[in-house]
Amino acid sequence: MPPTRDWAARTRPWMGWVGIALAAGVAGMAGSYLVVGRRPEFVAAPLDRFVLAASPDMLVSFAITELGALGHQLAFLSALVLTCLTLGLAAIPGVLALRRGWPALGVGAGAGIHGSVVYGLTGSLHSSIGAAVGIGITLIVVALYSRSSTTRSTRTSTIERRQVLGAFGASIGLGTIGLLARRFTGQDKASGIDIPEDAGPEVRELLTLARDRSLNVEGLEPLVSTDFYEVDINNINPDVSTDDWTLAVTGAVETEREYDVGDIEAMAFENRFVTVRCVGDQQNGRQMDNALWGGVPAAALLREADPRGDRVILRGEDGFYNEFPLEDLTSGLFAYRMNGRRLPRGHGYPLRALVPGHWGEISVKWLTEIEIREEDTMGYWEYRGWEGTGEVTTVAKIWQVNHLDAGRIELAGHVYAGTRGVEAVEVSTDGGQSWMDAELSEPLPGADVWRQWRHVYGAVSPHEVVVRTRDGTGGLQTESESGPRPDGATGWVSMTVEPK
Ligand SMILES: Nc1nc2c(c(=O)[nH]1)N[C@H]1C(S)=C(S)[C@@H](COP(=O)(O)O)O[C@H]1N2
Ligand SMILES: [Mo]
Repeated sequence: MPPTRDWAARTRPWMGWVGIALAAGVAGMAGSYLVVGRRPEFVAAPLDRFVLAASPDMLVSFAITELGALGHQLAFLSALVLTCLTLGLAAIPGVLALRRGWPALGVGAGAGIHGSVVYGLTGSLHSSIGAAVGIGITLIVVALYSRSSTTRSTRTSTIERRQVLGAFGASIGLGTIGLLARRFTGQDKASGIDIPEDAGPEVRELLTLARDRSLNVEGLEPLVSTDFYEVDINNINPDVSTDDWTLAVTGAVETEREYDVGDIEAMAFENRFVTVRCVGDQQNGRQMDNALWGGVPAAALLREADPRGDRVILRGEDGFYNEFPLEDLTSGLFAYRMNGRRLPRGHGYPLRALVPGHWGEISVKWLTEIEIREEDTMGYWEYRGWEGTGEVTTVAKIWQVNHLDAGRIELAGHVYAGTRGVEAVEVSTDGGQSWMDAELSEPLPGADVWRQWRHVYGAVSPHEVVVRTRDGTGGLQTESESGPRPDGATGWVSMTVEPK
């Protein structure tokens, strides 16, 4: 027999069955997604955690902080591929049974094994039923198409093209339905200055103040962020059920304590504006935002435990943790409200820390444990080459350049110096030779809140603009430029502006 024919007779059908197994894997994943969405119960979630845990620290650091959203997408994509392969393997017994011409057994085995594997990975019945139904539908399509095969005897060695296409059609169809269905049942958000209907008088008053004090600059984000950035180690955020959640205070304390949601809500409550900036933020980047947070002053909660050490570790549901001086936390807030709404899942529901004047990384989200310590140690990012537990650097951003009438140019942005506060923003429109004071927004109440600046001037030719800040202690923003790694970006933001 000529070799080419041999290939056609053996290899092609073999590839067809492998294709069906892979399509079944995709269908199982799609079924799980359709039922549970992008939650920890989704079958790709445990494999995503595996990818994160198995990746070298430096790669994780690079992906999250340099690539940002893209890094997350790449990591998530590899988790999805891994999931399809795993479920594709799990589909093999069912596919083999189909190949032998036993459709009922094939569909049953496929669904049963997928269901069990997904249950084993996620512990979620819903997710495993979704996966079982997904593969079930796919294998039924394959079986139906083979029924019309002419000769029984050839069934084990031939496969019809439409069986493979049918399997892919079914899995792609399920995936599409899942994506569309989930698109509209998405995430809760609490960004924005829109005052919720049921907001109490204080929230109403403070959000109105933030609106009134925001500079009237076309295209510039107001003093309460309309789209609060999100940075964390997760592709799939924890989805904490408040019934199961507790916050433990442990370690070097007089009395270890455990709080549930009811306990937290019964404690002292405070509304506070707090600005958060990521240590990975570029000097003119967008990982800096402000919101009105509501929650328990950290001092009130810590007092109950009576700490005997001067260091603290905060731990989150996602395994993230950070260690820093307890002193920094005492002026902090444990927040469960954001802009008059429930704290959104992406920002740490049910409870997150906010540590004034410090990089966002110690403001641990999905908080589950406060461990008081007598000795220092390292946190999640310190093991990955960052030193982001300290105080924020000072920055004035150029976030908006507007061309007004009569050749006038309007520059504007946000300025933040942590708890040092902002005394002045200075603008140069000649590359740093001469400086003028910019207009500043009226400060909002709070010890750790950004402000906005604005400067309008006339120009006829391209020129370089530079901004710098004098903080509340009189200190001038560091001129020498450095990137974010390891302890935050420095330098004066500048850009070339061309008049229209
Ligand atoms: N549990 C947990 N908390 C976390 C993180 C995380 O990955 N897991 N990321 C930290 C980092 S690096 C930053 S900058 C802030 C960002 O808060 P945001 O996502 O609400 O903007 O959350 C911090 N808290
Ligand atoms: Mo961060």
